[in-house]
Amino acid sequence: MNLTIAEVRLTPILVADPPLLNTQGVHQPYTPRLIVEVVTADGITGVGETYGDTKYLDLARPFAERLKGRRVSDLNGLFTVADEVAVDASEVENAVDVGGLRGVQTADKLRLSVVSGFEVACLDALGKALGLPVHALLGGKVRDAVEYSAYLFYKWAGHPEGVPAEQDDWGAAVDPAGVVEQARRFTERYGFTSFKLKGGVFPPDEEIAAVRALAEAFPGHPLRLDPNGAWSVETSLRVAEELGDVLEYLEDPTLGTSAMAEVAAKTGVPLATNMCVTTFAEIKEAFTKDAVQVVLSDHHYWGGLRNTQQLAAVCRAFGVGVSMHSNTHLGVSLAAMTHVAATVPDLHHACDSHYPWQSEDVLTERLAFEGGRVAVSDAPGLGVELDRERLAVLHRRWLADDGALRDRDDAAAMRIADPRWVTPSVPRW
Ligand code: GKR
Ligand code: MG
Repeated sequence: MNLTIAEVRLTPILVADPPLLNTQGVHQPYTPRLIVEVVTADGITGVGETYGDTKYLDLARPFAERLKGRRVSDLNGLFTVADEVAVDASEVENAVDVGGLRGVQTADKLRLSVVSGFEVACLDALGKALGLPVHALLGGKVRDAVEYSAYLFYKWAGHPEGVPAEQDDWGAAVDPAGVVEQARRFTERYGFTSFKLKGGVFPPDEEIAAVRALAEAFPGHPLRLDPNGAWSVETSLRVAEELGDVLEYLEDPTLGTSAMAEVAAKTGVPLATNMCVTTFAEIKEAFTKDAVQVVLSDHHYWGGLRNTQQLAAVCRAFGVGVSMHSNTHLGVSLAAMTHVAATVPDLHHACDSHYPWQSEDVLTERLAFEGGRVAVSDAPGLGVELDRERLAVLHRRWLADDGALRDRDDAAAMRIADPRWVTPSVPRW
């Protein structure tokens, strides 16, 4: 068996995305993703997926060059390669995370997001070579299916008139009735039983009303609200007070570890985050200040599936819960999330996934949610197969773009509907 990497393919694509609203603006009609393929000397291909904005591509290209000749089993070596890849850290170190809502982006985080795409591709290839599923390479699954939550968004019926876009059949959701209707569709289509509402879009009272409406429509079901840090400490505490009886947790109500700690100290509602704990370096302060009770890992920016397992172990040591964050993604990433989530012992919250919002995929067969769960595949590797024709179509769309959509920018998308829109300063309320 020859596990040497003989070829690496990078395919940037643009994927259709509905007009989902968040505190920074609205999703653009197409979102960039990067599909990574590694091919071994024996001709086995492994696939991975990660963020596809230009800044990731600029790191992924030299990374891909350095991978040739290494082995798909050399997963630790991927971090060495990442260190070698030159990056102008000063340029990105303090960059504002426009549209990504994944906390402040550092050069390290960008690098780790790139590593994750290659790590998943290597694990897929290694699993195929050994005849083992990725979860087995990670130590084995402790559950046969992984639970996901319905990720509800305030949403327009369509992208602004005149903007080229794909149509979706979800309708609009801009008030409590619309949010409940969207949640019903999620349960009918996928069987989800827990719900997360992306907030920070409307004044807090309107979002409180939406969560109350959900609680009435789905009594006893786990509910979460995530305004991506749009609120002050005072507003966060007021929302926690008003929704305390129905919330499973409040996600990133306010920005920064100190502000989160202030909220956490004065409410019994658990706080979750994918914004204030996004790297190993941020853990110590957050955990010692008891700022967060649940960390939402995103295997992309945590540096892959094995780093996610390490994060879960640290969380376990501190009695902090762990679950999974998501951003717009396709089936390769959902498969990767499902494999790693299957290996995490204390996974007590349904994971997030944007996947139902993506009508397009690069797989021959989409992954299915049944009863809100994705079955953990026991097939070799990730258990997914690339649809090369679809991949080529989505890549052609990326090639045809003049650059406007190659970097996600939710504020720019909002300015098409509202030319005076500026990214709101925080706290917004
Ligand atoms: O897709 O608009 C979105 C989300 O707001 C996403 O960008 C966030 O990263 O889902 C994420 C979150 O939980 O904060
Ligand atoms: Mg979040």
